[in-house]
Amino acid sequence: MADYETLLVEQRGRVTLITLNRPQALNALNSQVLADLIAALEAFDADETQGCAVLTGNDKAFAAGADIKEMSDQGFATMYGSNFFGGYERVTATRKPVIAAVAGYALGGGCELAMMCDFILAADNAKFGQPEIKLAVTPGMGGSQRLPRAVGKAKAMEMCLTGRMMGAEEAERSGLVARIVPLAELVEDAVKTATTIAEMAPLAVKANKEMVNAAFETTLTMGVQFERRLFHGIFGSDDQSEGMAAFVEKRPGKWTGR
Ligand code: CO8
Repeated sequence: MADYETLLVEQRGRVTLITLNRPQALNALNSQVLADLIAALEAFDADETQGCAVLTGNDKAFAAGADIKEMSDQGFATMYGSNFFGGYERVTATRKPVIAAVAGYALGGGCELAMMCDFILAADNAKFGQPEIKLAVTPGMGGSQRLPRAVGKAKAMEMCLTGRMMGAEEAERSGLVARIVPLAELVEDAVKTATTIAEMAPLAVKANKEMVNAAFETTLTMGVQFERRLFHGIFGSDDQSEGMAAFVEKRPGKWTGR
């Protein structure tokens, strides 16, 4: 498996565990992290032995934001001209699910990266926030759009305008995270959850991910129609026949990914 300067990547069965590894900077996201992360996710997506990924940091920080030191001297021409950090949208193009396992700080770009994943599992010490306003800037990796969709306008607006952090309990109550897990169990729980997903029929996993994500991009009528078309389409797969036969015959299904 490839080595990355800023990530640790290991495979645990059908699960790819990607760990952000710049602890000296609280995993601040710089251009190297972006390049490494995209390469790792592309390799994961292309690897047929892998069904689900977990993206995590360390106990103190998932990621404390984009790297302020890398950005501090930039001007409009270089930021706009290079579409600075525009590549992060590639994370959302990953077709297999990616779970964010967040402990400690998920701030600014860190919170935005977690929200680009398919769902977030939070350790009890997780803290989410969009503190860019304190630096006299704004979110730049989707936070102003994904946070309101996750927690509603009132909380998102308050967080963006004041920079205050939200703890794990508030984040769960508000719909930002799927579940809270004790810190010591976070990664194991996330890998176990990812394993459950990775053992499902691969085409059904991709289709479920695609249709839930479509809910944030379209009207209800178009979204329901999109769902029905994919639902009908999946009846063309071998795994659908196998899955339903296995249920009727009271045995586990065996998937081929076809
Ligand atoms: N960038 C660079 N370095 C960082 C960052 C960061 N975001 N966060 C922490 N570090 C570094 C610190 O500078 C420090 O380094 P050093 O030891 O060399 O001084 C080290 O990590 C440890 O940090 P602290 O000493 O500050 O640790 P504390 O425990 O005292 O505080 C905090 C932890 C509260 C998380 C604090 O570090 C902090 O406030 N960090 C900045 C949080 C922040 O403002 N994040 C938003 C950044 S802007 C952003 O993410 C925009 C995203 C969109 C970009 C897309 C552009 C298109």
